[in-house]
Amino acid sequence: MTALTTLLADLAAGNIEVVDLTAPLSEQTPIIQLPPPFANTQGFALQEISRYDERGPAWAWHNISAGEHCGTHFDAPVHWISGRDGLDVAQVPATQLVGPAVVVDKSAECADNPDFLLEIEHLEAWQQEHGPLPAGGWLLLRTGWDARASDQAAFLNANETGPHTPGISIACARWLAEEAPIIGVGVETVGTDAGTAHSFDPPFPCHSFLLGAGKYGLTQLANLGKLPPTGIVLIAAPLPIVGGTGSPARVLALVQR
Ligand code: 23J
Ligand code: MN
Repeated sequence: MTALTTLLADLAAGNIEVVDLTAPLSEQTPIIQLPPPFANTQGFALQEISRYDERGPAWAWHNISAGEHCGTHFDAPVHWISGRDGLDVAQVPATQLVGPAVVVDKSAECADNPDFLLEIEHLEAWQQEHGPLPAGGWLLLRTGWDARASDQAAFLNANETGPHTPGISIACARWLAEEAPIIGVGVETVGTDAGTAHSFDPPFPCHSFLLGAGKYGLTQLANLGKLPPTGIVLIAAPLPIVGGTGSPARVLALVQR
């Protein structure tokens, strides 16, 4: 048997499970809200073309409209000024869209502190227990935030001081970009940066350092709680939007059961 026939047999037998990490895409899908004077993204919307009616008697179809950075989505390097000479989403090599992933679970910490920031020390402790971060793969940060994804207000968790959602510290973002062997970071929140990251130096360090290093982001992931810490094959499938800075993506995980 080849590796692929073994894989197919294990999928059919349920020895390997496919976990869908993608949030459903609808007009209710939460979107990021930047403060004035910044422009904001459109949400996702469907527009009916026909529905088995005089406009198309045997068929139903829609036009879709959406921002690139809407729902579960992929951030390409050109999304940020630090990565402006880097790849757009259509240029990301397909081989990089299938790779290993690990889950760092900070959901307990985030339940107590919505402004929780992942630090280098947390990753050093995680690596002591689970081994090195995956070369050419993804660090997925579990925060428990996916439980809020059906409610835009709870998901953005904003008050008079702005949004309060967990993320990654400045030092840790720099380390992940410059030292770690990963190709990207995936999160459950509306963006890879913390809610308070607008006031960090640099602002939005996860975007700034990772995309500046030619690495990628994945946001609004669901079902990270169904994954083991290691031993995950991640498939991230953004649309190849030519010149696009990102794209809604289907993100799947293969795990051994
Ligand atoms: C634009 C400006 C700031 C942020 C973002 C977009 C995102 O989170 C995104 O979706 O890339 S923080
Ligand atoms: Mn984005």
